[in-house]
Amino acid sequence: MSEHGPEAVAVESVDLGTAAARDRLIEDAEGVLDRNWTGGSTIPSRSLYPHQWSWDAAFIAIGRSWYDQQRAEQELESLFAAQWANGMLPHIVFNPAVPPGAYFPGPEFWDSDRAAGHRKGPATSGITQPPLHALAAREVHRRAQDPVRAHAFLERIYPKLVAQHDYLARWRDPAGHGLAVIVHPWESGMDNAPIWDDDLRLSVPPGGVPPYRRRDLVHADPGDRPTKAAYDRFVYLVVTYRDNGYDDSRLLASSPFLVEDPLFNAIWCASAHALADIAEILGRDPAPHRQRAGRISVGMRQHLWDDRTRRFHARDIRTGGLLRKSMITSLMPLLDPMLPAAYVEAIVADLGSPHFRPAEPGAFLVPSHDLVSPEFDRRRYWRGPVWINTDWLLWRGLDQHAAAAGAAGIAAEIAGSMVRLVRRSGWREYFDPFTGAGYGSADFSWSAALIVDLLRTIATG
Ligand code: 9WN
Repeated sequence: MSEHGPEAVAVESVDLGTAAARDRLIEDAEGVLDRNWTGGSTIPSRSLYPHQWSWDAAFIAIGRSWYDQQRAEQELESLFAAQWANGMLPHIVFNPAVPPGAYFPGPEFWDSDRAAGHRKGPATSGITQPPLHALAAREVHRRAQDPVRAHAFLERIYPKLVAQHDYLARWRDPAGHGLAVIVHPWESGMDNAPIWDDDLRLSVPPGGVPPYRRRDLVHADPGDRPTKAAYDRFVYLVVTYRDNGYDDSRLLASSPFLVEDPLFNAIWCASAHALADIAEILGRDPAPHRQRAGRISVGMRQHLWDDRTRRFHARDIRTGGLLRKSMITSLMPLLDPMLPAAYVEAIVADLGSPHFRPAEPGAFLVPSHDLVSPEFDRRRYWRGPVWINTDWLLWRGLDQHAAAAGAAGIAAEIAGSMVRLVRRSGWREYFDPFTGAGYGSADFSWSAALIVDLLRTIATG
């Protein structure tokens, strides 16, 4: 066994508190979601994010599925109402009631009406986010109090989910690997991660970025958020896509950023299985969705796995090279239910190693970036802090591979860590892995939603 093998993992006793304390936490979490409800969907947070975000909506629907079927369904359906004609599900759906300028880049900057495929309807961004939605829809159906209503919901949403997955297969696989590329770090959901740094050394031509005013710094500490240089490049990529009319064929030919990311693809794989399950429930053919999930699974192992580092890495398909910085994205193929044991064991070993497990007693799991790398930053956005959504994804992934040595123990520790974090610091957006201090937004919706899912799943065995 390697030095970081499963035996290195000392499983602390995991205290989730008494049933009464857990119930109080669930009630508190549901209160956050209800306060962030705007009448048709849920905002991620009142300060930083006043519109609807795509993968946030999936996490939120999963949390709500336990206690509010109607809003859980509506969350997903309001998002899909803004789906583009080509199947692309935008990463932000703008609320027209929110003053322009409340978030940057806002609807006027994205100007989604320039896209041939943008249907008349709410203004949106022009890029997508990890496709967790089929998995969320399956959870919403599974927990529904009203099965007739839930079946009708699945009937309505199924073709839209199929269109979302078909869009990724048709337009986002230029290398033919069976994997989807992301065309902007915002599509990864982990915008400011150090793995994108090298690719983001793209040169911004003079005048390439119009003057703009960041709104995030009004609400958050600049030490927690991306730097100006990173933001300029994020904005430059938007300008490039927008000015190409969000045309996928032109985008793929000219994009300065084309990356196959393990997190995005592992989520797509898990969702393709969920889509097959939904097809079965509806009496449709699940086979194409299972085949696609199989292709993604093989694609991740053939093109994103590195035998030398024994890790999955993102691949830059313009240069063909792997982006070898180790980050939490490397661990996400655990979400693939068909991941062979040798890969599961390597990920579990990584999770128990000094790269992802702080040695300090009482520290918190799982830091978003490799603890021993020079880029690790305990408080800056996606460069080290712990996030509840990535913890939840790993907890789910470990649970489905619980037979692997050490997996169940780490899953229990992650669950304990998630609960300790929100008890210590409240419903924050991200957390310090050493002290548990909260950073970013307060009353952050997915932190609340996923604690509801975690505690209710544990309570129901
Ligand atoms: C840009 C809403 C979103 C999350 C992302 C997170 C952050 C936006 C931002 O907030 O991104 O999309 O302004 O930084 O990185 O994962 O969906 O919560």
